[in-house]
Amino acid sequence: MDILRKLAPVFLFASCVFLITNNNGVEGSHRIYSRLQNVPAGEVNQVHRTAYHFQPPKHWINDPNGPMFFNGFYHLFYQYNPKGSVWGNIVWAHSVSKDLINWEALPNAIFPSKSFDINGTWSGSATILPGNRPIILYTGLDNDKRQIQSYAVPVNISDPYLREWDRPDDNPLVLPSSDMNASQFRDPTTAWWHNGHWRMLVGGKRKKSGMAWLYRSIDFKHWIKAKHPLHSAPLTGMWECPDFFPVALHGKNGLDTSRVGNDVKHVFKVSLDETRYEYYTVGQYEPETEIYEPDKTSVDGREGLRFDYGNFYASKTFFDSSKNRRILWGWANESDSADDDTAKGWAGIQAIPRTLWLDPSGKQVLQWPIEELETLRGQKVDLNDIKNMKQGKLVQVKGITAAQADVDVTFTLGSLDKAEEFDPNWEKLDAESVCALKRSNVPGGVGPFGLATLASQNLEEFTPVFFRVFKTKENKHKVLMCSDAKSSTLRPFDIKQYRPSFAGYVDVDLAAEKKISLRSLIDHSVVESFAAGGKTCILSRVYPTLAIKDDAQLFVFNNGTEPVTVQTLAAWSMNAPKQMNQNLEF
Ligand code: DQQ
Repeated sequence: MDILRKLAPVFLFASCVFLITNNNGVEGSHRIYSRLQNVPAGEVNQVHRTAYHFQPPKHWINDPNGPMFFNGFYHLFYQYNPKGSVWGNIVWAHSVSKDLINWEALPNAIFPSKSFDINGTWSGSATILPGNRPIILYTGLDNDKRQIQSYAVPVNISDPYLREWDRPDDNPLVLPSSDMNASQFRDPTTAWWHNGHWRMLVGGKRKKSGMAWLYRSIDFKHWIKAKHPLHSAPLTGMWECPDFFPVALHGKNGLDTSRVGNDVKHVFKVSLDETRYEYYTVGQYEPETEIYEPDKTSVDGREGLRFDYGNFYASKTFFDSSKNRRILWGWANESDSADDDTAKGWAGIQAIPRTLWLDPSGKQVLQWPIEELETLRGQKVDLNDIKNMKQGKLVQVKGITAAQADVDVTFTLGSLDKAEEFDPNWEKLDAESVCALKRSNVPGGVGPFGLATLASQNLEEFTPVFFRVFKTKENKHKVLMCSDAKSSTLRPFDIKQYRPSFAGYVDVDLAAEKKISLRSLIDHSVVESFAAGGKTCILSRVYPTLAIKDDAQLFVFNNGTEPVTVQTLAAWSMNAPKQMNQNLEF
């Protein structure tokens, strides 16, 4: 039955309301709600809590901070409000893990208490100094609320958990210079070493340009600003949480942050405060001249590449020396309102950590959930070789816990002849706007086909993750990937809940490959999806009312006239980790 088409009028109405009432995603940011900052969680509402994503038991979290692997433990620090579930009272909470899956909470590592951070302990990064000595650089807000960069070191280096951190009195290390805006100078990166000097970046803004200020030091204590920033771009606004790291030209192995040479490229990422999305470029870094030049295939700013085309911000990578890989952490904020968050007693999750490496094309990175996640896979269902799914066909994936699942599907396509024309006017739109026009209920030629996740049995609610193939006037194919939150909930459409039709293009040659894969990690209020082996990733936060717990369903669908075949589909129920910060009492 063509349920998708039947529901078209409902969704059309809903999308019109959405277009009129919503903005570009600024709702996804952390705002200051002083009236709610200290409202402690009463009863924590569990309906939409995630089972296997990183979360503390209650209250607000945002940016991942200072991730590192040190002496057998992974450390994750994160921005945390110990007193409530909106942004405020921020400290560096601290958790450790042996496997990136089970987490033990430790006392808060950094919290406002010194003159140089009395008004805030904001984001930063860890560096492992020679002699295996970890050090953290972070942004403190001083008595004048200036953003200044300070350091913290473990009190007892032989404590395997590195429980206590000291912020010595010779802080701060770096002050904003007189020509800088002191309220836009933050989030120091992991430092890298070359030719007798450490280097690190601090995010900032000058006039309307985003800046990655570059600092150099011989001893990690005395830092001098370089003559020119490592990178900047006009009209991009404040650059938060910059990240800068090398990637190998060939293979999946990660590299130490100080690695340079002819066999590497560099990736430069910023979190744009103005859009609350992240953008990266791939380019060449010349350490002698301190010049970073993005490749011609990479552009700065809003038109640029994104690690994730959904709800993913303030991300940070680290080099995991135990498995020679680079791992990316990112924060996924809620899409509901501050009042919802106060009522449910918690807000924010960390995305599943992702291994990240350079695509063989050299033009973009690839990302894939860390292999350890697979240890949580339980009951498995295979649905292979579902041939020639016609338009309107919907197949249910039964036998797994669809609200808490990992699903990996590969679609094969016959011909692309029926691909719809890509309207040249859409060149001016971003992918999200095209997806908002061409949602899963809009029949197509080649696609839309994909997964209907977190679906109620009769599809009153569902979050479709799908592909649609277009033909351009140059006779090329463009593959759009969407993760559409508009139909995700029956909650009334009000302006306080952000329900975007998140989307990105997937750089694949479907005419040659004739197949495309999709993996979705589904976890109650999050759907985190990876297309074509990690070329395009989208994380959506959604709040179903019917498709919850055991009532949630999973379907695979095609709504295009060209039949598609499900070559393989493997779906697993996911177990919760044994330990997820339950011991957090600090
Ligand atoms: N969050 C931190 C800042 C950073 C922002 C404050 C990014 O350091 O710029 O909680 O989400």
